[in-house]
Amino acid sequence: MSIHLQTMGQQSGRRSWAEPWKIKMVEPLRMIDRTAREQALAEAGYNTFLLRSDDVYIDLLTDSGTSAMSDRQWAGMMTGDEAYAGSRNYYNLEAAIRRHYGYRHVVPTHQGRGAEHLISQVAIRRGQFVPGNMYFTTTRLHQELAGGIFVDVICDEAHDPQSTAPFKGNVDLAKLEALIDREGAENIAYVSLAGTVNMAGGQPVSMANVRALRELTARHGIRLYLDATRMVENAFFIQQNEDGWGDKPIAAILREFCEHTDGAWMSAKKDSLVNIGGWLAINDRDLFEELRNLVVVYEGLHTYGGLAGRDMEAMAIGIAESVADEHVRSRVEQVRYLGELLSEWEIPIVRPIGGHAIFLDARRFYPHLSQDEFPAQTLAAELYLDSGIRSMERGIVSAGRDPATGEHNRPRLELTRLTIPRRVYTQAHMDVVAESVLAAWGSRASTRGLKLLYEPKYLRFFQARFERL
Ligand code: P71
Repeated sequence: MSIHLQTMGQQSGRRSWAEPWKIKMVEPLRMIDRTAREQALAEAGYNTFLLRSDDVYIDLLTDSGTSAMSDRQWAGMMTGDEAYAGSRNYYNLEAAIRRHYGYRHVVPTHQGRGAEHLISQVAIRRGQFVPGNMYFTTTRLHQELAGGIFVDVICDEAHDPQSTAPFKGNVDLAKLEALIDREGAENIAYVSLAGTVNMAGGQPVSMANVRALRELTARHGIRLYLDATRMVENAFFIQQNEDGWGDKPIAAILREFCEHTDGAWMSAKKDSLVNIGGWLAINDRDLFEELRNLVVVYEGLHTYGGLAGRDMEAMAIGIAESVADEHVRSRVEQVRYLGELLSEWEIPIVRPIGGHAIFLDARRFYPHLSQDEFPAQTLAAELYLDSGIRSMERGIVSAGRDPATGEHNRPRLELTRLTIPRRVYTQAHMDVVAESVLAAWGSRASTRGLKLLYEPKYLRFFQARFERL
């Protein structure tokens, strides 16, 4: 018998895996026709953030708050204790964070940027430097609003979409040491470490790197804080690709990684499988007292931080589900499936394939467009026009302007992100997405760029408007 059609596993010479869940409830998708998409996109100023989700077919704008909750999480929602103070769900959340992340003191916040705001206000003195492994938009903004000066100390490979180094999220210790020598340890607020690194393409940090970073920062008396938003996915890459970790469960790797840091902030809308929520957790008692005081000014009492009791319960259960090996494997392997298809077709994407998204290299799609013609924004528009798939610009628009000069920041990476929500889409959806990217690739030579018409003051990518050149 000759075999022509092959399963996904057979194509890569192994047995197939499948998602470790089955579907109990479905939400119908809607697809509008090309003419309606053209109109919707023009009305949205060619910015995918300004589209109505009813006009979107497959929504890969973000993996933030877009995951499907489990039956156990929904059941937990019904046990919400909506007391103003001391809700039992807060204590369940605190226990889950202590158990899986290991930090002693917990402050809930409504989402990640609420936590970023608090830690930045408390831990940064005006004029201090905040070195980090590449910027994230909201993280850097809160650091700057607190008077900090962000300094990128990520390894050089991170800025090269074609480098296949396995841990492109690593901090370049020499860059950090040079900054400390030049500015003095007392002028460094803390080191801001993210695992995995979103803007670099979802690239992980190795255990060896966090250990070395711990040693270096401790020697200079500098604090090390972790953006733990996608740290579970980071732990998966350590398990798969770092020597000595292959037989350790993800939960153990996560705990050990966090042990090398002094505290963390979290957007639980990603790894933790909830639609809303975040937290700050820290070992230092005095700092905790300050944070716990500030949270009541901006978010809500320190036992709810802007969340309902039911949200905290869903988060506590989601944290436990998120560290299960079979869950993380199927999540990251789904992303890889899409990435391998595109790579096979020689479509330029950031390699290695990251944990939460495929990042298309818009510079290589549109070599005829200058960065001022917004290649990544253009590609996001083209994908939507082709198929109703929504993606997100991660290039010059996202990078914003230099606060000192007012000029565009010009990142080397000009990327369009196809972000995969957790437990939401199937392999068939991934096939449809891949074919749409192929169509945009096919028509790349005749694609025209965009002109910026309007940009707001903060985080301009959310609300900027463009027109076709
Ligand atoms: C993502 C988001 C959501 C987002 C934020 C800003 C612009 C576009 C989309 C949010 C993160 C994140 C990391 C590493 C902190 C936050 C803020 N990411 N750190 O990727 O990825 O958390 O959204 O809960 O406030 O689409 P928050």
